Amino acid sequence: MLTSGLLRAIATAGFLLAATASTASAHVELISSSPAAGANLQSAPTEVTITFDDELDPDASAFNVTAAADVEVGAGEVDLTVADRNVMVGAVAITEPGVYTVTYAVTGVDGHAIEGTFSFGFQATAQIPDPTGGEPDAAMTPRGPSGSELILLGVLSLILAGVTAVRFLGKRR
Ligand SMILES: [Cu+2]
Repeated sequence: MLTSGLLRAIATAGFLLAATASTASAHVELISSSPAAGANLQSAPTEVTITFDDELDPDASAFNVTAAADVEVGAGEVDLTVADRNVMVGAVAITEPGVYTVTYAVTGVDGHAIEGTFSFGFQATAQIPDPTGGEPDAAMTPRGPSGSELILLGVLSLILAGVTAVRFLGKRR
């Protein structure tokens, strides 16, 4: 027979999952960068800095910078000298005019990962692509619970319903 402690644990897990799903839009978010997304610089930058709105997991956050044809010109990671750990920094070696793309993948302290790209130019003549992913005005719209979260929630609900029914029938016997 399932104990009421287990029942309570299942109910709590279901509640927490539902709460998590409804606050899912609070992921860490890119708020600014240097060079800024879309900027076309006259002098070549030597460093790329990306600032997020919350603390990053240094072991699960990084970026790289590529020129056209995917040639890497630099990479960066969380700047551990910044107390809030919300900044990533890395050196870049840029000499050729062109469009450069920063590709980042980060995990916030809430354990959620986001990734995205933004581009800047150094005396670029080609069009600079729009940012994707974590940019404030781009894809960071609040999302509903994911498919796997819904399935887990459904399974928990079924277990809870089953346990409740068993206990109810048990009492009647
Ligand atoms: Cu999150």
